Amino acid sequence: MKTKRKVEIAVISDVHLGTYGCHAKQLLTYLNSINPKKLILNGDIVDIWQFSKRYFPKSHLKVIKKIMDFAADGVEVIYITGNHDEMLRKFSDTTIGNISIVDKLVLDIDGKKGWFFHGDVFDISIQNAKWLAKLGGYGYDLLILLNRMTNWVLSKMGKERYSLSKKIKNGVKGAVKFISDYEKVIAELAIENGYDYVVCGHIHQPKMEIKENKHGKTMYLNSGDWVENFTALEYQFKRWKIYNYSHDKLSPFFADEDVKEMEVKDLIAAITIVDKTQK
Ligand SMILES: [Mn+2]
Repeated sequence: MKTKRKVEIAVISDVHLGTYGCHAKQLLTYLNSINPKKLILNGDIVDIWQFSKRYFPKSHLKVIKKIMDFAADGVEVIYITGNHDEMLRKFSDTTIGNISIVDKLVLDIDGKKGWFFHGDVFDISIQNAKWLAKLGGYGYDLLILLNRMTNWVLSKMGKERYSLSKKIKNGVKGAVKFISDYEKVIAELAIENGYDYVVCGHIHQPKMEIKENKHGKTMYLNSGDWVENFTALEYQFKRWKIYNYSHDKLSPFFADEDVKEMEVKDLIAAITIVDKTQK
């Protein structure tokens, strides 16, 4: 049996299974290297928009199987819906065994409040979304509906669906401003609502940053994606970290500045990961 790294919470998003951009093999290697208590799938995991292409290789199926195996082994799997998998929103608040499907999630994490959502509800208009989101759960559901309607109208007009992440990826004019507005609005909402952590995805920009304004502060976290960045968020030893597959696969993750706080068995796990070969 291979030693796996223990993680209290692992968060991945924007995997886009079913598309050519998805790096399922790398993700599988990553998932095989961890032993999470909770696995949060923060949206756009299966890209249902693109299903017509009938592209679904074995490695993509293996990712799904791995997630099911996690659930069978007692890992709490929470699937938060995104825009590319919005069809699953029909099943929101459904729980099957250890897997639950939700639109958003609030967690108590060692006495701190964490707010999790994919983030596409801020697409239609970041500024308008801000006051709507203030309406709490109701506003959030309204935003999901508005986005769906916008995309429905666009498709009826023969236009492409609105995709903020695509705009950013293609470097459309103002992309940098999109990113900073997105991060700023989400952090402001989190501060206003008293969340210590706000965890999202959607824009494929991994980030961990303390955001502060006159009302308080929050930690903004974005899990990035498995299309370009190959990143995840991990909570362990009472802190968050961005796992970056490209850098961290070759070195014992956590084993640098964290060594002092680690238990011997965790340390061994961190070191043995170097020799781990893909299943
Ligand atoms: Mn998305």
